[in-house]
Amino acid sequence: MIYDELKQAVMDGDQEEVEVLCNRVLEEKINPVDAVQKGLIKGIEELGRLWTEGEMFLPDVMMGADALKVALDVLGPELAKAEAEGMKRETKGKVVIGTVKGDIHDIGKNIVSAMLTAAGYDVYDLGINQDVEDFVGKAEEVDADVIGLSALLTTTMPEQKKLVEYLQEKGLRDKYKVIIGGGPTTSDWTHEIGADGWAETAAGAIALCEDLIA
Ligand code: B12
Repeated sequence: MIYDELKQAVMDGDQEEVEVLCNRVLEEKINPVDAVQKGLIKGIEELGRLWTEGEMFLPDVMMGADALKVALDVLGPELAKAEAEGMKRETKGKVVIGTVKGDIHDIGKNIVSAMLTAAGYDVYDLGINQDVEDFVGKAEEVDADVIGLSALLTTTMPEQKKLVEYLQEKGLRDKYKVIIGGGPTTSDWTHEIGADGWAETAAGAIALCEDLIA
């Protein structure tokens, strides 16, 4: 099964194999969203589990993450098309997204960015390790509708709260919808910090934007 092969290739950190398999996904017209969700993400999650249990080391996880990036490079354009099918292509709104300060995890954020772009949003992806001022500065510059913050560490989640507070201080809170995500975040945390929405998956992030902008 190609999904298992994709999972294994990520776990092996085998970039060449990942590239070969992703090209096969394209040739055989396998749904790229399934390839990501049923194969590639499973691989990085399993690596994370083994790492937590002390059976793998951080470099193994880093190699898996690099392999997953190769996969997203190959599948990116098709991922965009797949998500866009059945969806209208006009611009639905502007989203400024990034990973919060102190945090360098970006795999999930990149998937969310790619799928939002595909779904018809103008996405301004700031990258990793971004200050709240950078998010708000960009949002002001491009007149964004939504600000999306990804945090994968319990120690960086407070940056999401900081952004909501920063908007309040500047009198800009009502101007933007703030959405948050990333491994340790929850719906409860979203309410606690006064953000507008949370999603556990990239597909959920799209649904969230549709709801909030509508
Ligand atoms: C890959 C990985 C890494 C890679 C990151 C590579 C990269 N470029 O991203 C590397 C090896 C570099 C790394 C480093 C570290 N990591 Co790390 N990492 C992981 C791992 C294994 C997987 C994360 C991942 O990519 N998941 C797959 C993606 C697709 O899922 P996701 O990010 O959650 O995103 C989905 C949703 O959350 C949502 N989403 C994401 N963002 C957003 C944003 C919005 C707006 C919305 C709506 C939705 C949304 O949609 C996404 C798609 O479905 C996790 C364990 C795990 N199972 O999660 C640990 C984990 C997150 N890491 C951890 C730690 C501790 C670290 C380090 C501090 C380790 C160290 N001692 O150096 C450093 C952090 C350095 C730093 N300052 O950031 C811990 C965090 C513990 C905690 N709760 O605080 C975890 C949980 C591992 C563990 N069990 O201990 N890591």
